[in-house]
Amino acid sequence: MHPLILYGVPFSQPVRAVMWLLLLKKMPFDLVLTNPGSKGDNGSRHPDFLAKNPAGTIPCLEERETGFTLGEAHAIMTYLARTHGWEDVYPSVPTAQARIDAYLHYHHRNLREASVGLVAPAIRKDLNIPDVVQQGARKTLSAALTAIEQSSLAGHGYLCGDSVTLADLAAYVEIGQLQPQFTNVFDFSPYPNVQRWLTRMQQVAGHDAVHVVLAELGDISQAAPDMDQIRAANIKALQALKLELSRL
Ligand SMILES: N[C@@H](CCC(=O)N[C@@H](CS)C(=O)NCC(=O)O)C(=O)O
Repeated sequence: MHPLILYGVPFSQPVRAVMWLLLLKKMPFDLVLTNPGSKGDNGSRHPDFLAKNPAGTIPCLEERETGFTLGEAHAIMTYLARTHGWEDVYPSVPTAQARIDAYLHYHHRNLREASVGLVAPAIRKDLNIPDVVQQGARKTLSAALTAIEQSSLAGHGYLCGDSVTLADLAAYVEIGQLQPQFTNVFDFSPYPNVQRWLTRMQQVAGHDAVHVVLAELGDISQAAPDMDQIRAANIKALQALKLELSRL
């Protein structure tokens, strides 16, 4: 069997979610480095890439055997789980699956705001994300964290019950990146259930390998990393990924 191709970079949260799933399920893949937003060769806005994913975003999956390509992290994850029968992370029982789908839809305009409000402005000063946008994103994120603190995580260990599902992987790549050991741009003290869930998620196989890029960059709360630091972090992340894939 030929390994799947995944287009992206380790620094992208949705790419990390797909990589984490593949490592957790011990499914080999080749990561083809693709620069988000770039029109150059190996860029996500290059015509060759747009032919694979017209949205022009990473991640994008490609099956070597069939030529099938697919964008959108959550579509990729549910497709892989369905086609490989990964019932543990995406049960086929309609009600259980629907709960996970509901989170995956909710995610985009809620938990995903972590990137817009907290991480992107600290790393990409060049984007000049306006204060009003950042404040709006912070507010949305806080409301979403309060909701999961008081509902899903109040009675269960994970977002959709008592074991890890696709919902947890998708949520953690956004929320987890804010922790003190990574970017350190958010205070989790008002959210004890979320904090316990974050600790549990760190035990899930593949966590460390996909988070090397953030561990390397470290605390960005005071100063933005420069291009050399980002490049070095990506190189370390790729080495760690290669090692992990060689052990599958
Ligand atoms: N909803 C998409 C979001 C993907 C996304 O925003 N990817 C970013 C990198 S984290 C990207 O490719 N940005 C480049 C662009 O928009 O041109 C998914 O979950 O896959």
